[in-house]
Amino acid sequence: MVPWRGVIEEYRKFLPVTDQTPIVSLNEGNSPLVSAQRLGKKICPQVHLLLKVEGANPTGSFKDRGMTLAVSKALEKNAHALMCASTGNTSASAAAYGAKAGLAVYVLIPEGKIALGKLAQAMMHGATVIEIEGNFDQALTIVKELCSGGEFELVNSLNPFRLEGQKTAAMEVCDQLGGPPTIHVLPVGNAGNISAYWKGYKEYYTAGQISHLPKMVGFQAEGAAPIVRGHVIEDPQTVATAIRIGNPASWKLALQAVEESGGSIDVVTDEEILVAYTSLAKEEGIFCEPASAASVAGVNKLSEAGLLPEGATVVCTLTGHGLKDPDTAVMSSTKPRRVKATREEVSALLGI
Ligand code: AN7
Repeated sequence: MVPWRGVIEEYRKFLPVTDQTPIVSLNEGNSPLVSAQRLGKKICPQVHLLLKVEGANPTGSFKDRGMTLAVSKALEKNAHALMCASTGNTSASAAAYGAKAGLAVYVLIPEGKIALGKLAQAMMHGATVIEIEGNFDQALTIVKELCSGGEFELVNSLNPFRLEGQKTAAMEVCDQLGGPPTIHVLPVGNAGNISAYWKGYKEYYTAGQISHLPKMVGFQAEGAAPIVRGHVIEDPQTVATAIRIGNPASWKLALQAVEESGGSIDVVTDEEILVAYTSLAKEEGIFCEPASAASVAGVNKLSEAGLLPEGATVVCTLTGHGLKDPDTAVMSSTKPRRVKATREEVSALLGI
């Protein structure tokens, strides 16, 4: 068996690379597609629920699929420095791929609202990390201005190569499943990923690899739901810091994906997100970050509303690893019990 070579090599014919493109890869992709039998039985017994575990990527999120291509293309045109605004995962991925490529990386993050693991990653990979006294949307505005000079290569999803790389996840789902799902559900923040998946499914369809297209369904956090509300949210708030975004860059593309596919976009509350987050960990053995669980919280909501057709195949993308956000994990779980280091004390505690 040929070992996995990363998404550019595996899906090369669908991507804008040539023999001259220097490929910067950490062998991203090939993430598990796991059947969620226990949780599925509980929240949506009428369908087959599967989880695309993107936390299994090299830096722990789906961003690596787009970053491999964006950084390869940056190197191809002799860029010296990368820059992005980020709620955390983009900065972690940019920092890692930038390190691999030998490029300088500058990341702007919203003060106090990025999960600890993601901050640690950007710092460890040697990026210059700038905390701004503001939110993600403000950071992105500054980054766009700074990158317009051409000195820095923008690696946010406004960079078209990001979405090109990320579309490989849709193709992978089809390859793993032996066809497309009926419905594909994703959390929506800056709205790039849902747009990328739709592009991937459409291109696989056009290439004759699949015979029909899934419905694309997105979920935003209730306090950060500009697309659902139909207007920019000035001060977005949610426990799912990854999707704490009030003015998504790919707003129009996401709406297009939903409309063209006959899907939908709706909100889930922070409470619903945390219930799904905990259930995934306790019932499926999958530790994802809160934003990722918005997809499963959404499936629960669709099921309760009777909107999941009998016998459908539903894939949820779990976008990032739970270890990214240890604070929320510890806050959401039972604390360890502390006893003296004797057998008696442990036995007493256990009631045995
Ligand atoms: C775990 O890292 O925007 O709708 O700056 O980290 O494509 O933005 C992260 C987004 C979902 C939303 N789940 O995806 C960033 C950033 C996780 C994420 C999303 C993000 P998009």
